[in-house]
Amino acid sequence: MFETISYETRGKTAWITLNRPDKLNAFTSLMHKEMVSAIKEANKDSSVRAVVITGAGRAFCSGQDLTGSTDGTDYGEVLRKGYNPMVQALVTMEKPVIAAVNGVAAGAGMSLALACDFRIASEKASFIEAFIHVGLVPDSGNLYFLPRLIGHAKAMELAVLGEKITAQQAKEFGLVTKTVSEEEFMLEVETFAEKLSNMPTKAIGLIKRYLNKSWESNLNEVLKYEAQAQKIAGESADHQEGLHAFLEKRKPVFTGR
Ligand code: T3D
Repeated sequence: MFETISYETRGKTAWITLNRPDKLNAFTSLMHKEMVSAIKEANKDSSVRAVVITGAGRAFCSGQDLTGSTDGTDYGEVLRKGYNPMVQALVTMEKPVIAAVNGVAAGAGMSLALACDFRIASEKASFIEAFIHVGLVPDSGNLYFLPRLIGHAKAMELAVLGEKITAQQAKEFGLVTKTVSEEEFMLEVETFAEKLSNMPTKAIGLIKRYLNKSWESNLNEVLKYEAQAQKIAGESADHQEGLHAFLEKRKPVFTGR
């Protein structure tokens, strides 16, 4: 179905794997299109309640493919037509998305990881704001997500100096949810995805929607959003299930409805 990525569902989780390992999974325009299709597919499939994005081979993603000809390319158009729709599809998907960072995440590959809701990093993973080394600026939401995740000063340091940071450093900076040994990495990702996929998906989607909006909102607006979100969550089957399970002293079985 896809040339540059693979897409499969296992249980309630959709797995999207960037699949150009000989180029460390560098992005091409076809990969942008396929990513958007895969994300939309995961979004519309109601049996999917968590999404994992990872890379084939030893890398997560090395950013834009630098081996294609760049003569006369309008990079603004590449962003508007390729990267931006991918980031917007990820952020507006009301399901949790995990970046399973198996190896290096460089340039727009790092941006992709930042745009996900959780990052689990293998001890072998690393992160590089590689843009500066080719005279470019961070893109694909990088300048939005990075300072929000680690603060302005650290974001400036990483973006301008472009130094590689290890998975352990990324954990210390608050960039990743957890780091895991190479041997335990896939099992940990599967376990985490399964945990998320058994949670109240509607409530997770609402948390994601309104946390994103909170950055551009004042307190009164956030109070209004919380009331809107709570009305929707309060009418969900999962809320009823949570209440009944509490009263019956048993574990809830959430269905995502
Ligand atoms: O449209 C636009 O261009 C605007 C948008 C820009 C967004 C961006 O992402 S700009 C930033 C682009 N990415 C980079 O600058 C990163 C380039 N790659 C690297 O710096 C290094 O490869 C890594 C630090 C990621 C990994 O280093 P290492 O030593 O582990 O691997 P390597 O030997 O450098 O790479 C292995 C192979 O992958 C190699 O090919 P070969 O020699 O075995 O045939 C290398 O050329 C290839 N590769 C790595 N990155 C890319 C790539 N091929 C194409 N594009 C890449 N980005």
